[in-house]
Amino acid sequence: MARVFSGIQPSGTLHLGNYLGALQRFVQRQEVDDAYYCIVDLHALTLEISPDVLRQATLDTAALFLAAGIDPDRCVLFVQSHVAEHAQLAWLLECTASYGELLRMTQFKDKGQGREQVRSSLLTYPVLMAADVLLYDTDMVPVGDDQRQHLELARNLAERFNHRYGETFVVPEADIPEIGARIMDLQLPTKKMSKSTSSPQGLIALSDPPADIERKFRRAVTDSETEVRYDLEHKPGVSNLLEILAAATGGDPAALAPGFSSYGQLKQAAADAVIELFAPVRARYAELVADPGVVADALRKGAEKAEATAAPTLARAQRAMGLLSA
Ligand code: AQP
Repeated sequence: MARVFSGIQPSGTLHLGNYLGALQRFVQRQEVDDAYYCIVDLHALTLEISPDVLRQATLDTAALFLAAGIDPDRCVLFVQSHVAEHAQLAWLLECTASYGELLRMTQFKDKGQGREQVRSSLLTYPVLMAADVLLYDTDMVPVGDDQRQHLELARNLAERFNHRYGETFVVPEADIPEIGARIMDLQLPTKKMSKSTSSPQGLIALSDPPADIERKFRRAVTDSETEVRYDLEHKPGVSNLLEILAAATGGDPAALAPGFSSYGQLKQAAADAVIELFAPVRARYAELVADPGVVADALRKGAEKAEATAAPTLARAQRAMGLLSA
């Protein structure tokens, strides 16, 4: 049984990319693996977010995890800031990472671009992410394609630490799906769908009503040709629709293409597939919102279990670096 860890930031509404690239597989892996899933609220503080919005988004994200099928009896579900070891290990790893390697992170460049004030935590949060993963002796990290570089950093930091201070951390592997790892914005198909940067019409939220989903797909940007073909370079909009359909139904995007004679037909098929995929999630989410005690209870128990695993790992790292125990 592999130890699995992954997280999602409560930095906005969970969307189709988060679902197909990550959450869907979290649910699959909890059945066969020893899985830890975390709502990484400390990461959401790296960009401006009001306290009220963060509080609500954390609860909504937890409810959506449960609604999507995350079962707190089959895995450990918790909020990052409830387990203090994450921030503590992050400091030790910051003393292992270099400024230069953090500057090379493309997410830092993308998210910092054009902002007058960039929080220093935007530069260092990939180290916090490394701490999140390493605390749980993680073998496998299911993530979308945009997290590939951060995962590589976590691996480098684990190896460097082990080399400097002796065997302390398990070196984790990224588990990136072949299909659905990079869902693009429906209005800007060369940009990834993203909680914090997508246009409202380009993002399909997990909680969107079916009529909104249908409208957004109908207005999705394609191109001036008419041929339905999977060609990421020349037809990013059409290829994105094929990828969404494939990830939602378990098919292959290139093999699906010849089945469509118009863009309209493809848009309708993608909308129908997503509406069907999200229908049970929406229904369960509405029940959970009406009964917030279920979410709070799951998070409290999850934090206790997570802490029991995280504390010995942190102690091991502290000892290895020469810190005295209290
Ligand atoms: N467009 C995407 N397609 C496939 N997978 C995606 N993920 C994110 N966007 C897509 C995956 O979802 C997980 C959660 O990521 P996160 O919340 O930690 O932050 P992120 O990767 O930066 O996701 P967002 O939605 O773009 O959030 P913001 O805008 O706040 O940064 C990860 O596994 C990610 O790969």
